[in-house]
Amino acid sequence: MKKIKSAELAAGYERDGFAVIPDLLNAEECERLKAEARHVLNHHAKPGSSVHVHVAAVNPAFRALAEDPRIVDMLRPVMPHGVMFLSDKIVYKSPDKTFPTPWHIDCFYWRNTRPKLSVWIPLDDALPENGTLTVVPGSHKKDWRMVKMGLPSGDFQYELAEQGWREGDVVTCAIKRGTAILFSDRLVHGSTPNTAGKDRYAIISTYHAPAADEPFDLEFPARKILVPAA
Ligand SMILES: O=C(O)CCC(=O)C(=O)O
Repeated sequence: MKKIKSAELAAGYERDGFAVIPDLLNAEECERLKAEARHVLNHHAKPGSSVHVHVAAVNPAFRALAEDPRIVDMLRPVMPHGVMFLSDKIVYKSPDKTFPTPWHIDCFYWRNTRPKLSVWIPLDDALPENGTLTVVPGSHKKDWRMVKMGLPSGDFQYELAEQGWREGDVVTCAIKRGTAILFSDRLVHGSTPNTAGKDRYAIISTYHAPAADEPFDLEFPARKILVPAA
């Protein structure tokens, strides 16, 4: 993993609402986790679904990833009040699941809870043609409205009501597998469609500051304090 200075990471995250950490996992680790992801989808997910939550709760390899010191060390500079793992999910796009993830903000899905951030790690190289993450830098500083959309698969049910940015503002993250993108739950993000005819696996793990459980937290059995509040 390439070392990024803590202050640089924290400043970039504060300014843009996201930060890219190259080479967090190596190719072999990605390959192993992809096999584990396939196993979780086969044995725990609703047949045919492309999004599956509570991965660490059923799979030791993803449990270890959620707590991996490389991830925790990267979170420390942006989470000065401590680090608590909440939950994770696999997002899988395949040659027949080509849909772009709609523009959205994650905090819409956990309204009236404490701020969170997520770490998105593709287990395949993530490119514009196979459904990579798209982000709007600085969008975490504005308020956005979401409206119901309803993909046929039911995987994503809401999208942003309006797109208040210019085309050129969007960053399409073309990254190697194992690179991590850490992003605020207020950041506008989505994905490109997967038109490459290949699989694209990603794992997204969500963290917040340690605190007494909020009612929302009780839905997530794998939650765990990793760095206690100072
Ligand atoms: O992997 C993707 O397509 C993005 C998923 C995403 O943004 C989310 O689940 O919040």
